[in-house]
Amino acid sequence: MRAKSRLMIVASRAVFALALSFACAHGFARDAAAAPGVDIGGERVTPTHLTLADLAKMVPRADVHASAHGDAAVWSGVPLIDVLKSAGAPTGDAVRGPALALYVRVTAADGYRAVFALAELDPGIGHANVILADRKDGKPIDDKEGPLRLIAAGDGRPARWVRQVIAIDVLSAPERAASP
Ligand SMILES: Nc1nc2c(c(=O)[nH]1)N[C@H]1C(S)=C(S)[C@@H](COP(=O)(O)O)O[C@H]1N2
Ligand SMILES: [Mo]
Repeated sequence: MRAKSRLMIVASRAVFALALSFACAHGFARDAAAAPGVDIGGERVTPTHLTLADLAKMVPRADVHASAHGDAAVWSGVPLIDVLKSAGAPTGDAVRGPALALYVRVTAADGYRAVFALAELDPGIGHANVILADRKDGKPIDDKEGPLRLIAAGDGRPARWVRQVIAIDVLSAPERAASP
């Protein structure tokens, strides 16, 4: 009877240890896949997850002095066009023909979305000064705003300064439906 209950304890410990190691392995695997960063997807790009470390290594970087609601700051990050280029989006001379109907949808953790025309982001055509910022005043951006925030420096109001960016997709504007 005693031996049996000892056996039961050993067995249940083994089951517990096994379950724990499974949970850890699963948890670690999931953390690695979902390391904080941004998913790039949509059309004419290679779906890519850029981690914060990937972004920190990207060149060129750009600094923007801008203020939202009187809160002046120096934002630093990577121009959005270069983030897209790194995933294979058309830029420069390739922004012609059907690529002129491409738009970029930036999605936040709270579901907030803002769009830009790809052409408006390409410095050869437009002059939107948009960066995907990962630093504010030289420090990582806090979780309320970041870790990634879009800064559209040329905009009048900061409405497209998407906080907590989680995804950026290149999409093609649908063709106009035939008139009735
Ligand atoms: N994720 C997310 N980003 C957002 C918004 C939002 O609701 N959710 N509001 C936008 C609007 S309308 C404005 S004016 C600014 C406000 O920026 P602030 O909170 O830094 O003042 O954030 C923009 N970015
Ligand atoms: Mo706003």
